[in-house]
Amino acid sequence: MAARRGDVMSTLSRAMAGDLPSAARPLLSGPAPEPGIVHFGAGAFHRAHQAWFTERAMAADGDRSWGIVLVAPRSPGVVGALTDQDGLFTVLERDGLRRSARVVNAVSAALHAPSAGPAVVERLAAPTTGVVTLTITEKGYRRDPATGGLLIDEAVRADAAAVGAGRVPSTALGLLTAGLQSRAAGDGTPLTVISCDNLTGNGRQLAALIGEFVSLLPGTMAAETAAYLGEAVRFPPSMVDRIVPATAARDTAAVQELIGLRDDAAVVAEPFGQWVIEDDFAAARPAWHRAGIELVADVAPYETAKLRLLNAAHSTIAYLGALAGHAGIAAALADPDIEAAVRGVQAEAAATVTPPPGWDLDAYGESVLSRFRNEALGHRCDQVAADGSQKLPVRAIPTLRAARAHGRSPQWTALLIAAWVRFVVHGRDDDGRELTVHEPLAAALRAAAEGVGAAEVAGVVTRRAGVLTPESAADPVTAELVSQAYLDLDGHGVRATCRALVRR
Ligand code: CS2
Repeated sequence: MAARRGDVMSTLSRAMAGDLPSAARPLLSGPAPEPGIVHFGAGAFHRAHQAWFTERAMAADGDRSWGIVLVAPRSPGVVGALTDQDGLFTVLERDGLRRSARVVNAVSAALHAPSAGPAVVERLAAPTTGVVTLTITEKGYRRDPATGGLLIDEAVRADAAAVGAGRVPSTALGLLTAGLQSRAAGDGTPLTVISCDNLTGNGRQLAALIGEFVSLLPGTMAAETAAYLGEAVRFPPSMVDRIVPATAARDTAAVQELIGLRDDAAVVAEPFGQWVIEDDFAAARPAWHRAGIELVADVAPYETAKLRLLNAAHSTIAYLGALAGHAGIAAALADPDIEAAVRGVQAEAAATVTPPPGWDLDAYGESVLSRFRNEALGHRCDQVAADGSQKLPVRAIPTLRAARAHGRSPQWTALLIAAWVRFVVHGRDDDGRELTVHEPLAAALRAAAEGVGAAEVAGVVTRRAGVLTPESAADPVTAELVSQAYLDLDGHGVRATCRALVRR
Protein backbone atom coordinates (compact mmCIF):
# COMPACT_ATOMS: atom_id res chain seq x y z
CA MET A 1 0.00 0.00 0.00
CA ALA A 2 2.82 2.39 -0.91
CA ALA A 3 0.79 4.81 -2.96
CA ARG A 4 1.80 7.94 -1.13
CA ARG A 5 3.96 10.22 -3.26
CA GLY A 6 5.35 12.88 -0.96
CA ASP A 7 2.41 14.25 1.00
CA VAL A 8 -0.11 13.86 -1.77
CA MET A 9 -2.26 10.75 -1.92
CA SER A 10 -2.25 9.34 -5.47
CA THR A 11 -5.55 8.87 -7.24
CA LEU A 12 -6.88 5.52 -8.38
CA SER A 13 -6.01 4.72 -12.00
CA ARG A 14 -5.14 1.67 -14.05
CA ALA A 15 -1.44 2.43 -13.67
CA MET A 16 -1.84 2.42 -9.87
CA ALA A 17 -4.01 -0.71 -9.75
CA GLY A 18 -0.96 -2.91 -9.19
CA ASP A 19 -0.42 -1.15 -5.86
CA LEU A 20 -3.83 -2.12 -4.52
CA PRO A 21 -4.02 -4.47 -1.54
CA SER A 22 -5.04 -7.90 -2.87
CA ALA A 23 -8.52 -7.82 -1.28
CA ALA A 24 -9.25 -4.54 -3.09
CA ARG A 25 -8.18 -5.63 -6.60
CA PRO A 26 -10.80 -5.82 -9.35
CA LEU A 27 -12.31 -9.25 -10.05
CA LEU A 28 -11.65 -8.56 -13.73
CA SER A 29 -7.93 -7.93 -13.98
CA GLY A 30 -6.12 -6.24 -16.86
CA PRO A 31 -7.38 -3.52 -19.18
CA ALA A 32 -10.86 -2.05 -19.35
CA PRO A 33 -13.42 -4.42 -20.88
CA GLU A 34 -14.59 -3.83 -24.46
CA PRO A 35 -17.84 -1.85 -24.65
CA GLY A 36 -21.00 -3.95 -24.98
CA ILE A 37 -23.48 -2.12 -22.72
CA VAL A 38 -24.66 1.50 -22.74
CA HIS A 39 -25.93 2.71 -19.39
CA PHE A 40 -27.99 5.87 -18.84
CA GLY A 41 -27.66 7.50 -15.43
CA ALA A 42 -24.53 8.45 -13.57
CA GLY A 43 -25.79 8.01 -10.01
CA ALA A 44 -24.10 5.94 -7.33
CA PHE A 45 -26.67 3.15 -7.58
CA HIS A 46 -25.52 1.99 -11.01
CA ARG A 47 -21.92 1.65 -9.91
CA ALA A 48 -22.83 -0.37 -6.81
CA HIS A 49 -25.39 -2.50 -8.64
CA GLN A 50 -25.39 -3.20 -12.38
CA ALA A 51 -21.68 -2.36 -12.87
CA TRP A 52 -20.72 -4.45 -9.83
CA PHE A 53 -22.79 -7.45 -11.02
CA THR A 54 -21.59 -7.15 -14.61
CA GLU A 55 -17.92 -7.16 -13.63
CA ARG A 56 -18.64 -10.33 -11.64
CA ALA A 57 -20.26 -11.90 -14.72
CA MET A 58 -17.34 -10.97 -16.99
CA ALA A 59 -14.87 -12.36 -14.45
CA ALA A 60 -16.91 -15.57 -14.16
CA ASP A 61 -16.75 -16.56 -17.82
CA GLY A 62 -13.84 -14.47 -19.06
CA ASP A 63 -15.94 -12.74 -21.74
CA ARG A 64 -14.61 -9.17 -21.64
CA SER A 65 -17.00 -7.80 -24.23
CA TRP A 66 -19.63 -6.41 -21.83
CA GLY A 67 -17.88 -3.27 -20.68
CA ILE A 68 -20.17 -0.36 -19.84
CA VAL A 69 -20.26 3.00 -21.56
CA LEU A 70 -21.78 5.15 -18.87
CA VAL A 71 -23.84 8.10 -20.10
CA ALA A 72 -24.71 11.04 -17.87
CA PRO A 73 -27.76 12.52 -19.65
CA ARG A 74 -27.63 15.89 -17.91
CA SER A 75 -25.26 16.93 -15.12
CA PRO A 76 -21.77 15.57 -15.68
CA GLY A 77 -21.81 13.97 -12.21
CA VAL A 78 -19.08 11.44 -11.94
CA VAL A 79 -17.99 11.42 -15.61
CA GLY A 80 -14.83 13.50 -15.07
CA ALA A 81 -13.69 11.44 -12.09
CA LEU A 82 -14.34 8.14 -13.87
CA THR A 83 -12.50 9.33 -16.97
CA ASP A 84 -9.51 10.43 -14.90
CA GLN A 85 -9.56 7.06 -13.13
CA ASP A 86 -9.70 5.02 -16.39
CA GLY A 87 -13.25 3.87 -15.51
CA LEU A 88 -12.20 2.36 -12.18
CA PHE A 89 -14.10 3.02 -8.97
CA THR A 90 -14.43 1.45 -5.53
CA VAL A 91 -17.46 -0.11 -3.88
CA LEU A 92 -17.21 0.29 -0.11
CA GLU A 93 -19.46 -2.14 1.73
CA ARG A 94 -20.48 -1.25 5.27
CA ASP A 95 -22.31 -3.38 7.79
CA GLY A 96 -21.96 -2.46 11.46
CA LEU A 97 -18.26 -2.36 12.21
CA ARG A 98 -17.41 -4.46 9.17
CA ARG A 99 -16.23 -2.61 6.09
CA SER A 100 -14.52 -3.74 2.93
CA ALA A 101 -13.55 -2.08 -0.31
CA ARG A 102 -13.02 -3.46 -3.79
CA VAL A 103 -12.20 -1.70 -7.03
CA VAL A 104 -14.54 -2.55 -9.91
CA ASN A 105 -13.35 -2.86 -13.52
CA ALA A 106 -16.55 -2.71 -15.56
CA VAL A 107 -16.65 0.74 -17.14
CA SER A 108 -15.13 1.14 -20.61
CA ALA A 109 -15.83 4.87 -20.89
CA ALA A 110 -17.98 7.61 -19.38
CA LEU A 111 -19.72 10.27 -21.47
CA HIS A 112 -21.46 13.49 -20.50
CA ALA A 113 -24.21 13.58 -23.13
CA PRO A 114 -24.45 17.38 -23.56
CA SER A 115 -20.71 17.62 -24.27
CA ALA A 116 -20.22 14.30 -26.08
CA GLY A 117 -21.86 15.37 -29.36
CA PRO A 118 -22.94 12.41 -31.49
CA ALA A 119 -20.78 9.91 -29.53
CA VAL A 120 -23.68 8.63 -27.40
CA VAL A 121 -25.92 7.90 -30.37
CA GLU A 122 -23.01 6.30 -32.24
CA ARG A 123 -22.32 4.03 -29.31
CA LEU A 124 -26.02 3.08 -29.10
CA ALA A 125 -26.00 2.36 -32.82
CA ALA A 126 -22.84 0.24 -32.75
CA PRO A 127 -23.59 -3.45 -33.49
CA THR A 128 -21.27 -4.38 -30.60
CA THR A 129 -23.75 -2.76 -28.21
CA GLY A 130 -26.08 -5.60 -27.17
CA VAL A 131 -27.67 -4.23 -24.00
CA VAL A 132 -28.82 -0.83 -22.73
CA THR A 133 -29.57 -0.32 -19.03
CA LEU A 134 -31.13 2.70 -17.34
CA THR A 135 -31.15 4.19 -13.83
CA ILE A 136 -32.60 7.61 -14.59
CA THR A 137 -34.89 7.75 -11.50
CA GLU A 138 -38.67 7.80 -11.59
CA LYS A 139 -38.83 11.34 -12.93
CA GLY A 140 -36.44 10.61 -15.82
CA TYR A 141 -39.18 8.63 -17.58
CA ARG A 142 -41.26 11.76 -18.17
CA ARG A 143 -44.49 9.97 -17.41
CA ASP A 144 -47.64 11.99 -17.17
CA PRO A 145 -48.99 10.98 -13.73
CA ALA A 146 -52.56 11.52 -14.90
CA THR A 147 -52.40 9.25 -17.96
CA GLY A 148 -49.30 7.11 -17.37
CA GLY A 149 -48.30 8.04 -20.95
CA LEU A 150 -45.42 10.18 -22.15
CA LEU A 151 -45.57 13.78 -20.94
CA ILE A 152 -45.22 15.50 -24.29
CA ASP A 153 -43.72 18.81 -23.24
CA GLU A 154 -41.37 21.21 -24.99
CA ALA A 155 -38.26 19.14 -24.22
CA VAL A 156 -39.81 15.99 -25.70
CA ARG A 157 -41.06 17.83 -28.81
CA ALA A 158 -37.64 19.42 -29.29
CA ASP A 159 -35.98 16.02 -28.92
CA ALA A 160 -38.32 14.36 -31.41
CA ALA A 161 -37.58 17.17 -33.88
CA ALA A 162 -33.83 16.75 -33.24
CA VAL A 163 -33.96 13.01 -33.96
CA GLY A 164 -35.99 13.71 -37.10
CA ALA A 165 -33.38 16.19 -38.29
CA GLY A 166 -30.39 14.01 -37.40
CA ARG A 167 -29.35 16.26 -34.51
CA VAL A 168 -28.45 15.06 -31.04
CA PRO A 169 -31.39 15.09 -28.60
CA SER A 170 -31.01 15.95 -24.92
CA THR A 171 -33.23 13.77 -22.74
CA ALA A 172 -32.36 10.15 -21.89
CA LEU A 173 -35.46 8.89 -23.72
CA GLY A 174 -34.61 11.11 -26.71
CA LEU A 175 -31.06 9.77 -26.88
CA LEU A 176 -32.30 6.20 -26.62
CA THR A 177 -34.85 6.87 -29.39
CA ALA A 178 -32.10 8.34 -31.59
CA GLY A 179 -29.99 5.24 -31.02
CA LEU A 180 -32.90 2.94 -31.85
CA GLN A 181 -33.70 4.95 -34.98
CA SER A 182 -30.11 4.71 -36.07
CA ARG A 183 -30.06 0.93 -35.56
CA ALA A 184 -33.35 0.63 -37.44
CA ALA A 185 -31.87 2.57 -40.36
CA GLY A 186 -28.68 0.50 -40.20
CA ASP A 187 -28.45 -3.26 -40.06
CA GLY A 188 -31.15 -3.69 -37.43
CA THR A 189 -28.97 -5.57 -34.93
CA PRO A 190 -31.13 -6.77 -32.00
CA LEU A 191 -30.97 -4.91 -28.71
CA THR A 192 -32.12 -5.56 -25.14
CA VAL A 193 -33.13 -2.50 -23.10
CA ILE A 194 -33.42 -2.97 -19.32
CA SER A 195 -34.99 -0.40 -17.02
CA CYS A 196 -33.45 -0.64 -13.55
CA ASP A 197 -35.67 1.94 -11.88
CA ASN A 198 -38.36 1.43 -9.27
CA LEU A 199 -41.40 1.60 -11.58
CA THR A 200 -44.22 -0.90 -11.75
CA GLY A 201 -43.67 -3.05 -14.85
CA ASN A 202 -40.62 -0.94 -15.63
CA GLY A 203 -39.81 -2.77 -18.88
CA ARG A 204 -43.37 -2.57 -20.19
CA GLN A 205 -43.63 1.10 -19.27
CA LEU A 206 -40.33 1.98 -20.91
CA ALA A 207 -41.35 0.11 -24.07
CA ALA A 208 -44.63 2.06 -24.18
CA LEU A 209 -42.95 5.43 -23.56
CA ILE A 210 -40.35 4.77 -26.25
CA GLY A 211 -43.14 3.69 -28.58
CA GLU A 212 -44.85 7.03 -27.99
CA PHE A 213 -41.60 8.90 -28.51
CA VAL A 214 -41.01 7.08 -31.80
CA SER A 215 -44.52 7.98 -32.98
CA LEU A 216 -43.53 11.67 -32.73
CA LEU A 217 -40.79 11.19 -35.37
CA PRO A 218 -41.44 12.06 -39.02
CA GLY A 219 -43.63 9.47 -40.83
CA THR A 220 -41.24 7.06 -42.56
CA MET A 221 -38.69 7.25 -39.80
CA ALA A 222 -41.40 6.52 -37.22
CA ALA A 223 -42.66 3.53 -39.19
CA GLU A 224 -39.18 2.09 -39.77
CA THR A 225 -38.18 2.50 -36.11
CA ALA A 226 -41.48 1.07 -34.85
CA ALA A 227 -41.00 -1.98 -37.09
CA TYR A 228 -37.48 -2.48 -35.75
CA LEU A 229 -38.77 -2.16 -32.16
CA GLY A 230 -41.38 -4.83 -32.79
CA GLU A 231 -38.98 -7.25 -34.43
CA ALA A 232 -35.63 -6.92 -32.74
CA VAL A 233 -35.83 -5.05 -29.43
CA ARG A 234 -36.82 -6.52 -26.06
CA PHE A 235 -37.54 -4.59 -22.87
CA PRO A 236 -37.38 -7.20 -20.09
CA PRO A 237 -38.59 -5.85 -16.75
CA SER A 238 -36.19 -6.09 -13.84
CA MET A 239 -36.24 -5.76 -10.06
CA VAL A 240 -33.17 -4.13 -8.59
CA ASP A 241 -32.29 -3.97 -4.92
CA ARG A 242 -29.32 -2.60 -3.04
CA ILE A 243 -29.23 0.25 -0.55
CA VAL A 244 -26.79 2.81 -1.88
CA PRO A 245 -26.77 6.11 0.03
CA ALA A 246 -25.06 9.20 -1.35
CA THR A 247 -21.29 8.91 -0.83
CA ALA A 248 -20.21 11.05 2.12
CA ALA A 249 -16.76 12.44 2.97
CA ARG A 250 -16.29 9.75 5.62
CA ASP A 251 -16.85 7.07 2.94
CA THR A 252 -14.23 8.57 0.64
CA ALA A 253 -11.88 8.71 3.63
CA ALA A 254 -12.59 5.04 4.48
CA VAL A 255 -11.91 4.03 0.88
CA GLN A 256 -8.62 5.91 0.92
CA GLU A 257 -7.64 4.09 4.10
CA LEU A 258 -8.60 0.68 2.73
CA ILE A 259 -7.20 0.90 -0.80
CA GLY A 260 -4.35 3.34 -0.21
CA LEU A 261 -5.50 5.59 -3.07
CA ARG A 262 -7.85 8.49 -3.45
CA ASP A 263 -11.07 7.63 -5.34
CA ASP A 264 -13.42 10.43 -6.43
CA ALA A 265 -15.95 7.98 -7.88
CA ALA A 266 -16.24 5.66 -4.86
CA VAL A 267 -19.67 4.50 -3.72
CA VAL A 268 -20.92 3.05 -0.45
CA ALA A 269 -23.43 0.20 -0.22
CA GLU A 270 -24.79 -2.49 2.04
CA PRO A 271 -23.40 -6.01 1.45
CA PHE A 272 -26.79 -7.21 0.12
CA GLY A 273 -27.56 -6.94 -3.58
CA GLN A 274 -30.29 -8.46 -5.74
CA TRP A 275 -31.16 -8.26 -9.43
CA VAL A 276 -34.03 -10.23 -10.95
CA ILE A 277 -34.47 -9.92 -14.72
CA GLU A 278 -37.18 -11.40 -16.91
CA ASP A 279 -35.54 -13.94 -19.18
CA ASP A 280 -36.48 -12.18 -22.41
CA PHE A 281 -33.38 -11.05 -24.28
CA ALA A 282 -33.17 -9.97 -27.91
CA ALA A 283 -29.76 -11.58 -28.33
CA ALA A 284 -26.67 -12.30 -26.21
CA ARG A 285 -26.19 -11.00 -22.69
CA PRO A 286 -23.41 -11.09 -20.08
CA ALA A 287 -23.11 -14.27 -17.98
CA TRP A 288 -25.26 -12.60 -15.36
CA HIS A 289 -26.63 -15.96 -14.20
CA ARG A 290 -23.11 -16.74 -13.00
CA ALA A 291 -23.01 -13.55 -10.94
CA GLY A 292 -26.03 -14.27 -8.74
CA ILE A 293 -28.61 -12.58 -10.95
CA GLU A 294 -31.94 -14.36 -11.12
CA LEU A 295 -33.37 -14.80 -14.60
CA VAL A 296 -37.07 -15.59 -14.22
CA ALA A 297 -40.17 -16.07 -16.33
CA ASP A 298 -42.12 -13.28 -14.59
CA VAL A 299 -40.59 -10.40 -12.63
CA ALA A 300 -43.93 -8.91 -11.52
CA PRO A 301 -44.23 -10.69 -8.14
CA TYR A 302 -40.64 -9.79 -7.19
CA GLU A 303 -41.09 -6.19 -8.17
CA THR A 304 -44.46 -5.87 -6.43
CA ALA A 305 -43.15 -7.40 -3.20
CA LYS A 306 -40.08 -5.18 -3.24
CA LEU A 307 -41.88 -1.92 -4.01
CA ARG A 308 -44.65 -2.48 -1.47
CA LEU A 309 -42.73 -4.08 1.41
CA LEU A 310 -39.31 -2.45 1.02
CA ASN A 311 -39.69 0.88 -0.73
CA ALA A 312 -42.99 1.85 0.93
CA ALA A 313 -41.52 0.97 4.33
CA HIS A 314 -38.44 3.02 3.49
CA SER A 315 -40.56 6.07 2.61
CA THR A 316 -42.57 5.64 5.83
CA ILE A 317 -39.36 5.75 7.86
CA ALA A 318 -38.10 8.72 5.85
CA TYR A 319 -41.17 10.98 6.21
CA LEU A 320 -42.16 10.06 9.76
CA GLY A 321 -38.49 10.02 10.77
CA ALA A 322 -37.78 13.46 9.32
CA LEU A 323 -40.96 14.90 10.89
CA ALA A 324 -40.03 13.39 14.26
CA GLY A 325 -36.58 15.01 14.08
CA HIS A 326 -34.42 12.02 13.07
CA ALA A 327 -31.67 12.59 10.51
CA GLY A 328 -30.89 8.95 9.70
CA ILE A 329 -33.00 5.99 8.56
CA ALA A 330 -31.53 3.62 11.16
CA ALA A 331 -32.17 6.06 14.02
CA ALA A 332 -35.73 6.68 12.84
CA LEU A 333 -36.49 2.94 12.74
CA ALA A 334 -35.11 2.60 16.28
CA ASP A 335 -37.97 4.87 17.38
CA PRO A 336 -40.67 2.40 18.53
CA ASP A 337 -43.56 4.57 17.36
CA ILE A 338 -42.10 4.76 13.87
CA GLU A 339 -41.30 1.06 13.84
CA ALA A 340 -44.97 0.35 14.64
CA ALA A 341 -46.02 2.45 11.64
CA VAL A 342 -43.53 0.75 9.35
CA ARG A 343 -44.73 -2.68 10.43
CA GLY A 344 -48.27 -1.49 9.85
CA VAL A 345 -47.43 -0.42 6.29
CA GLN A 346 -45.68 -3.73 5.63
CA ALA A 347 -48.63 -5.73 6.96
CA GLU A 348 -51.10 -3.80 4.81
CA ALA A 349 -48.83 -4.32 1.80
CA ALA A 350 -48.25 -8.02 2.44
CA ALA A 351 -52.00 -8.61 2.37
CA THR A 352 -52.06 -7.34 -1.24
CA VAL A 353 -49.04 -9.24 -2.58
CA THR A 354 -48.64 -12.71 -4.09
CA PRO A 355 -45.25 -13.91 -2.85
CA PRO A 356 -42.62 -14.68 -5.49
CA PRO A 357 -41.85 -18.42 -5.76
CA GLY A 358 -40.19 -19.65 -2.56
CA TRP A 359 -40.58 -16.36 -0.67
CA ASP A 360 -41.96 -16.00 2.83
CA LEU A 361 -43.26 -12.43 3.02
CA ASP A 362 -42.93 -12.19 6.83
CA ALA A 363 -39.29 -13.21 6.64
CA TYR A 364 -38.76 -10.81 3.73
CA GLY A 365 -40.28 -7.91 5.68
CA GLU A 366 -38.04 -8.69 8.66
CA SER A 367 -34.93 -8.95 6.49
CA VAL A 368 -35.73 -5.56 4.99
CA LEU A 369 -36.02 -4.01 8.47
CA SER A 370 -32.72 -5.47 9.54
CA ARG A 371 -31.10 -4.00 6.44
CA PHE A 372 -32.58 -0.59 7.30
CA ARG A 373 -31.01 -0.90 10.78
CA ASN A 374 -27.51 -0.85 9.21
CA GLU A 375 -26.52 2.44 10.81
CA ALA A 376 -23.00 2.33 9.39
CA LEU A 377 -24.46 3.12 5.96
CA GLY A 378 -25.29 6.64 7.11
CA HIS A 379 -28.46 6.66 4.97
CA ARG A 380 -30.32 9.92 5.59
CA CYS A 381 -34.09 10.39 5.79
CA ASP A 382 -33.98 13.37 3.40
CA GLN A 383 -32.40 11.20 0.67
CA VAL A 384 -35.16 8.60 0.74
CA ALA A 385 -37.77 11.37 1.21
CA ALA A 386 -36.78 13.02 -2.10
CA ASP A 387 -39.20 13.05 -5.05
CA GLY A 388 -42.18 11.66 -3.13
CA SER A 389 -44.68 12.77 -5.79
CA GLN A 390 -42.91 10.40 -8.19
CA LYS A 391 -42.35 7.55 -5.76
CA LEU A 392 -45.60 7.23 -3.80
CA PRO A 393 -47.81 6.40 -6.80
CA VAL A 394 -45.58 3.37 -7.39
CA ARG A 395 -44.81 2.17 -3.88
CA ALA A 396 -47.82 3.21 -1.75
CA ILE A 397 -50.92 3.84 -3.84
CA PRO A 398 -51.22 0.27 -5.21
CA THR A 399 -51.49 -1.05 -1.63
CA LEU A 400 -54.10 1.56 -0.82
CA ARG A 401 -56.17 0.66 -3.86
CA ALA A 402 -55.91 -3.09 -3.40
CA ALA A 403 -56.79 -2.81 0.30
CA ARG A 404 -59.82 -0.65 -0.47
CA ALA A 405 -60.92 -3.03 -3.20
CA HIS A 406 -61.11 -5.69 -0.47
CA GLY A 407 -63.08 -3.37 1.80
CA ARG A 408 -60.20 -2.83 4.24
CA SER A 409 -59.13 0.50 5.79
CA PRO A 410 -55.38 0.85 5.22
CA GLN A 411 -54.71 3.42 7.94
CA TRP A 412 -50.92 3.05 7.94
CA THR A 413 -50.53 3.53 4.21
CA ALA A 414 -52.83 6.55 4.51
CA LEU A 415 -50.50 7.83 7.25
CA LEU A 416 -47.54 7.47 4.89
CA ILE A 417 -49.29 9.64 2.31
CA ALA A 418 -50.31 12.20 4.91
CA ALA A 419 -46.72 12.30 6.24
CA TRP A 420 -45.46 13.08 2.75
CA VAL A 421 -48.01 15.93 2.45
CA ARG A 422 -46.95 17.32 5.81
CA PHE A 423 -43.24 16.97 4.94
CA VAL A 424 -43.63 18.87 1.68
CA VAL A 425 -46.18 21.51 2.67
CA HIS A 426 -45.00 22.29 6.18
CA GLY A 427 -41.29 21.61 5.58
CA ARG A 428 -40.56 21.58 9.33
CA ASP A 429 -40.23 18.84 11.91
CA ASP A 430 -42.41 18.49 15.01
CA ASP A 431 -40.05 20.82 16.89
CA GLY A 432 -40.24 23.48 14.21
CA ARG A 433 -36.81 22.85 12.68
CA GLU A 434 -36.57 23.37 8.95
CA LEU A 435 -36.26 20.18 6.85
CA THR A 436 -34.37 19.56 3.60
CA VAL A 437 -37.15 18.95 1.08
CA HIS A 438 -36.31 17.72 -2.43
CA GLU A 439 -39.62 17.59 -4.25
CA PRO A 440 -40.04 18.70 -7.87
CA LEU A 441 -43.60 19.87 -7.16
CA ALA A 442 -42.85 21.55 -3.81
CA ALA A 443 -43.56 25.13 -4.92
CA ALA A 444 -46.79 24.22 -6.73
CA LEU A 445 -48.02 22.07 -3.83
CA ARG A 446 -47.28 24.73 -1.24
CA ALA A 447 -49.10 27.28 -3.36
CA ALA A 448 -52.07 24.92 -3.68
CA ALA A 449 -52.20 24.45 0.10
CA GLU A 450 -52.06 28.18 0.82
CA GLY A 451 -55.15 29.47 2.59
CA VAL A 452 -56.77 26.02 2.61
CA GLY A 453 -58.21 24.77 5.94
CA ALA A 454 -56.19 21.96 7.60
CA ALA A 455 -58.98 19.44 6.97
CA GLU A 456 -58.70 20.05 3.22
CA VAL A 457 -54.91 20.22 2.79
CA ALA A 458 -54.23 16.51 2.23
CA GLY A 459 -57.02 16.23 -0.35
CA VAL A 460 -55.98 19.36 -2.23
CA VAL A 461 -52.28 18.41 -2.30
CA THR A 462 -52.67 14.76 -3.26
CA ARG A 463 -55.05 15.72 -6.09
CA ARG A 464 -52.81 18.54 -7.32
CA ALA A 465 -49.81 16.18 -7.35
CA GLY A 466 -51.76 13.41 -9.03
CA VAL A 467 -50.53 11.13 -6.25
CA LEU A 468 -53.96 9.64 -5.63
CA THR A 469 -55.64 8.28 -8.74
CA PRO A 470 -58.99 10.02 -9.43
CA GLU A 471 -60.71 6.78 -8.38
CA SER A 472 -58.85 6.65 -5.01
CA ALA A 473 -59.38 10.36 -4.43
CA ALA A 474 -63.12 9.85 -4.96
CA ASP A 475 -63.24 7.03 -2.40
CA PRO A 476 -64.60 8.60 0.81
CA VAL A 477 -62.82 6.10 3.09
CA THR A 478 -59.43 6.81 1.51
CA ALA A 479 -60.03 10.56 1.61
CA GLU A 480 -61.07 10.39 5.26
CA LEU A 481 -58.12 8.21 6.32
CA VAL A 482 -55.56 10.48 4.64
CA SER A 483 -57.16 13.71 5.87
CA GLN A 484 -57.51 12.46 9.43
CA ALA A 485 -53.89 11.27 9.47
CA TYR A 486 -52.79 14.69 8.21
CA LEU A 487 -54.86 16.46 10.88
CA ASP A 488 -53.38 14.21 13.57
CA LEU A 489 -49.81 14.85 12.40
CA ASP A 490 -50.57 18.56 12.24
CA GLY A 491 -52.20 18.70 15.66
CA HIS A 492 -50.31 16.11 17.70
CA GLY A 493 -47.06 15.22 15.90
CA VAL A 494 -45.67 11.89 14.71
CA ARG A 495 -45.38 9.97 17.97
CA ALA A 496 -48.87 10.67 19.34
CA THR A 497 -50.37 9.97 15.91
CA CYS A 498 -48.65 6.59 15.65
CA ARG A 499 -49.66 5.65 19.21
CA ALA A 500 -53.27 6.54 18.56
CA LEU A 501 -53.31 4.43 15.39
CA VAL A 502 -51.81 1.44 17.22
CA ARG A 503 -54.74 1.60 19.66
CA ARG A 504 -57.33 1.96 16.92
C1 CS2 B 1 -35.11 4.19 -1.55
C2 CS2 B 1 -34.48 3.31 -2.60
O1 CS2 B 1 -34.42 6.39 -1.99
C3 CS2 B 1 -35.35 5.60 -2.06
O2 CS2 B 1 -36.44 5.90 -2.50
O3 CS2 B 1 -36.29 3.62 -1.10
O4 CS2 B 1 -33.46 3.94 -3.28
C4 CS2 B 1 -33.97 1.99 -1.98
O5 CS2 B 1 -32.84 2.23 -1.16
C5 CS2 B 1 -33.61 1.01 -3.05
O6 CS2 B 1 -34.71 0.82 -3.90
C6 CS2 B 1 -33.17 -0.31 -2.42
O7 CS2 B 1 -33.02 -1.24 -3.42
